[in-house]
Amino acid sequence: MSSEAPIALLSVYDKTGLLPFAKGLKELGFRLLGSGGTAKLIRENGMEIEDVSSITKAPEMLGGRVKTLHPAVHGGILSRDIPSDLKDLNDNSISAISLVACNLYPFVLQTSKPDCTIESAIEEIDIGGVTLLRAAAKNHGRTSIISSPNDYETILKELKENKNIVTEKTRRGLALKAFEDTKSYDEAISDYFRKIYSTQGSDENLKAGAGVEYQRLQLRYGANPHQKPAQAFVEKGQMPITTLSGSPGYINLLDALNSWALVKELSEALNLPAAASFKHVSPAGAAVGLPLDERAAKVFGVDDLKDLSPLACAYARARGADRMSSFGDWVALSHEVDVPTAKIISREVSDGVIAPAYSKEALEILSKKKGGKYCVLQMDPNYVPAEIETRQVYGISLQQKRNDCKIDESLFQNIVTQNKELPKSAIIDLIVATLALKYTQSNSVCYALNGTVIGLGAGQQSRIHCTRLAGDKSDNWWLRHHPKVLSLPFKKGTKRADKSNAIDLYVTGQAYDSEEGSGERQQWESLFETIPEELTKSEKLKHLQELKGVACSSDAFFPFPDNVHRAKRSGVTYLAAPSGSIMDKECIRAADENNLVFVHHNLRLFHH
Ligand code: 93A
Repeated sequence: MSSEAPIALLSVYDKTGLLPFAKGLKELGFRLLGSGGTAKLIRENGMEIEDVSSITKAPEMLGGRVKTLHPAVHGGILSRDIPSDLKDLNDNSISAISLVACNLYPFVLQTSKPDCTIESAIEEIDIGGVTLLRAAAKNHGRTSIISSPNDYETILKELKENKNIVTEKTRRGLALKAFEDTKSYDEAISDYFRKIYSTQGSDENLKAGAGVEYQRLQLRYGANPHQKPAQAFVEKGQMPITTLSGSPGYINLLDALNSWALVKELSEALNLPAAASFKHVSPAGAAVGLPLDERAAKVFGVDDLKDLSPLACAYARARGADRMSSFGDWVALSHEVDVPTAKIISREVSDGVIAPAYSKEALEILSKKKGGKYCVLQMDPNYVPAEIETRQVYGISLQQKRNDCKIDESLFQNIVTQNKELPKSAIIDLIVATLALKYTQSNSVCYALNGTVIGLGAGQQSRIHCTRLAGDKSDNWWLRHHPKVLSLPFKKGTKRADKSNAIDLYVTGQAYDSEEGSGERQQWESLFETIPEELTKSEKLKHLQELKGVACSSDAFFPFPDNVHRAKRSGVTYLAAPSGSIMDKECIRAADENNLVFVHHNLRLFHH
């Protein structure tokens, strides 16, 4: 064999297509080198190939753990066509290797076997192969790395057509493929060991001092009970969430992370405690801790509680704005949870809570909820997520810069209507509404008043449907302030959830849609001491006219002025939306006709 012959090193676990590939290389005049099993198979099939040990002058050892790990191999792969490298090769009698074919030990296959032991998993961690892949990929300026049998044919064809040269373009593509291979291989290894070695972030583990390694949270199941297994993990640093009680599921975590981000930003923007009540990864309510007057306390269902802290007021507002949607909510609180707040949560139907801290007594109250199954998570308030976020949909990775835009007063400077009077209280409401949209599934439109979300239309494909939905919810909220609602004669002992449902049927008029004497009507009537007199259409209209000064924000521009008109009907005085619609002028005109204050900005806030 002439020393001028290009050298190909073959070291493959998956031997698919190996023989025709080796034959093709031989025919092109390549000198073949192979690791133990690879060389054996080729030789048994009548082709000439040298063992790697012929250049390393060392045998494979440690039961195959060391096969190709040697300067004669890696010097040959990594050397560049530069005088100093060529001299090093010459001084050490090393020949340059121009082509490497390698695929790795089947770590994933091994670890997916039900009887896989740690020892057997460890034996399937490929070291030498990964080194071959990385070295040849690194030196792709000169070397070709073929990590998939699917590429053998193409490479042979290219070698034939180009006098044994693989083009630079192909070498780049091959190198990228090899880098992706080693990345996913390493991910599979860390995922396996994360599952068995990293401690869970439970209170006991942290108390036992194991928190330093805590990177992973086992989840009960994914979005649905049949989606198992499920986990949450961080690849770097420590998991910022500690489970103090209960066991979160996948949607709990989606709610917890989104709602935490919302209350943290709300509280920072307005310098007030903030709360959110999430359902299906959108806020059902969100608010800052402004005090509640007597009527508001009654509407929000906390009139029987005294000495509410600002945090408790924030949660009462968030929970009470849309009580039907908040049934079984996920709660987020920006500050240490105190007893008054824990007491409100304790009597509501709710799934869990996330907060930066809990007073001892508050934690005691919450951990007793749901027979000890209520999920209490503690969030590290100093945690800052990575700038780039990645997720997978249908096996494809999607990546984007995190939506880290700040929403504060400065966003609401460009008033485009004749009426330019934007009081401080309206700015607070616009911040609350706009921040809520930042964490609401799009499309979305939000109405806010007194630092409280009062109506939110989420996840609608049509903007006007969002505006209507949010408007109808605001109307419903305001109708619940009607004296007839506040004095509904509920029987003693009626459950809170039943009351909310009955009020909803009453203010929407649906209680009277069912036939008199029907089971449906009887069930509703059975909750009252005396059957309530209907809230008439004209009474509703009159009451709705008293709703004023509401702020309304949209996560993208209003495409038509119908949105402005609809918002106006629910007491909206202040509007904010990005500009950019071809109907902007018409929307502004509609706002002017209604004497509204319309703020344009350029921050679209789609969230998915
Ligand atoms: O055990 S290793 O990590 N040590 C090595 O030095 C080494 N070199 C190549 N595994 C090593 N390999 C791997 O051996 C390759 O990645 C390939 O998967 C396999 C090929 O072995 P054989 O040629 O003996 O069938």
